[in-house]
Amino acid sequence: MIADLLEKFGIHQTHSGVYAGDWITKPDGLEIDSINPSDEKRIATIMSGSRKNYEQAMESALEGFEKWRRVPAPARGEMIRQIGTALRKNKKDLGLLITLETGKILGEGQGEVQEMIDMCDFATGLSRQLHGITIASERQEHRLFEQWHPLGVVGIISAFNFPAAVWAWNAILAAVCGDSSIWKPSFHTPVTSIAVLNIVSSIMKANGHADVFSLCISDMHLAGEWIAEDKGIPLVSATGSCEMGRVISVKVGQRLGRSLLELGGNNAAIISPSANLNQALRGVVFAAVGTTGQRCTTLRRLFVHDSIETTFLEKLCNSYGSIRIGNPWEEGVLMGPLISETAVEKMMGAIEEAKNQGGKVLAGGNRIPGKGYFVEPTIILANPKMEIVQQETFAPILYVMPYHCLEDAIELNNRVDQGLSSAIFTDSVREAEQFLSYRGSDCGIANINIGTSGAEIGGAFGGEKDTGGGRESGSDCWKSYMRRQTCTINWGDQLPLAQGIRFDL
Ligand code: UN1
Repeated sequence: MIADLLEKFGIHQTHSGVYAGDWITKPDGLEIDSINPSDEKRIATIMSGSRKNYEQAMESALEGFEKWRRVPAPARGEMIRQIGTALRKNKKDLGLLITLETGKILGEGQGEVQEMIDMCDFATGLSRQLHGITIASERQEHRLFEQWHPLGVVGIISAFNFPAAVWAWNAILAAVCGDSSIWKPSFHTPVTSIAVLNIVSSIMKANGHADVFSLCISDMHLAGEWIAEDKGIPLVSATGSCEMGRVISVKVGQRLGRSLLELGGNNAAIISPSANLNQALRGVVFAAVGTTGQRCTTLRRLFVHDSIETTFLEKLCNSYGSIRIGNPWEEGVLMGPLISETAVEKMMGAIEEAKNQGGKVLAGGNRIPGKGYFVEPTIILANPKMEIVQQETFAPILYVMPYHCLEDAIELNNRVDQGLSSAIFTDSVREAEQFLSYRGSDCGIANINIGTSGAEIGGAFGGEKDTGGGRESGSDCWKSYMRRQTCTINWGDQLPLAQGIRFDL
C-alpha cells in the first residue's frame, strides 16, 4: 500500500526535503524518518534542509515573487483552479497518505484534501475580488481610496494534525494575492508535504511558475526559527502550540515583521437542559474523539446542566465504549492512533495528574497495548478549578463538569487562557443569543447545536487570547496576505489641507 502511494506521488525511499523551484538533489541537513503511527514502521526517509538549503529555497521564493506578482490576479486564479482540479483527481490517494502518516481516519484524511480543494475554489473566485474601497474625502476635488498589493514571501509553519489543509489555507490564499511562500511542515509529516508539493508544482511548472511554492523540511524546529528571523519574509503564519507561538512571535516582532498565529485551544461546549440530547451526543463525540483529540478545535471541556447530567453522561460513556479504535484506513474505524510515543506519554501523564487533582475517570484512561500509539478515548469527571483542566493536552481527554446556571457556564467557558472555539447545544433562542452576545463566549468561533470542531473554510478561522488572534482561510482573511495602500488624489488646482489647517505662504 505504502510503496504504491510513494510511487504514485513520485516520492523516493530517501527523498529530498527541500524544494526551490525544483527538488534540491541532496540537501545536507539530518535525515528524518517519517513513521506510520499505527504500526511504528518507517514510511520514507527525508533529507532535511541545512541553513544553506533554506537560503536556496528562499532565493527561489524571492525570484518567484518578482515574476508572480506581475501576473494579473484572475490569471493567478486560473492556475489555482488547475491546482484544485489536480487535487480532486488525487483526493483518494492523498487522503490515504495523510491517513498513513498522521493516523487520522480515512474520511478525515480525504476531508482534509477536500478542505484544500475548497480553498482552491474559494481563491479562484477571490482572484476577481481583491478589491479596495473608496472613501468620501473631506477635501474638495479629492479622491481617497485603498488598494491592495502583493506582500512578498509568506512563511508558513504548519503542524502535524492538518499537514496539508493548513498549508492550503495559507499558501493558496497567499498565491492568489500574488505572494510566493516558503513552507516548514511538521517533522512528523514530511511525506505529505512532499506529495503536496509534487502535485502543486506539476501545475505550476507547466504554467512557468515553478518557484511560487517553496518547501524546507528541517530537523525539529530549525527552519521555523530561520523563517521567523528572516527579514525577507514580511508575514509569518504559524500554526501549532502556544509555546511555539510565543517563541515565533517574539522573533518576528523583534524584526517588526507581521505574524499570523493560530495556536492552541481549550474548547468547551455547554449542554443545556433544552438540548436535543442525541444531536448533542453526536456533536460532542465527533469533536472530542475525532482526529484522536488532536485538532486545535477538539472539544476538551464539557459543561452539562445538572438536571440532565446523569442521563447525558450515561449516553456519552456508552458511546465511548462502542467507538471502534484501530488502523485508521479500515472501514468503520472511528479513531486511529496518536501521533507519537511522546504524545501517548503526555496523555497518560495528564490522566494521572487529573486523578491526583481529584478527577474521576468515567471512561477509557488507558494505553492500548501492542504496536502503534493507540489509546482509549477518555472522559474525566472534573472540577473547573483543577489546574490540568486549564491546559490543552493534545489527546482525546474530555473533562466533564456539571453547571447550574448558564451565566456560570459561560464564565467557565471563558475562564481559560485560550480562546479558539466554543459551542452550546440548546433549543432556547434566549440561551443561544446570550451565548453569542457580547457577554457570551469570548472565542473566535462560537457554534449553536454544532460541536467545536469541523469549521468550513468559508469563514475566518482562528481565536483570541493565547490562541494568538490570527484569522485564516475564508471571509476577508486574504487581507492579511497583502499590503494595503491608502491613496489620495487631488484633481483640483488648490491645495486644501486635511483637518482644515491653514498654511498660507
Ligand atoms: C487545526 O486543528 O489546526 O475546524 C485546524 C476544524 C478544521 C481545522 C482544524 N477545519 O476542526
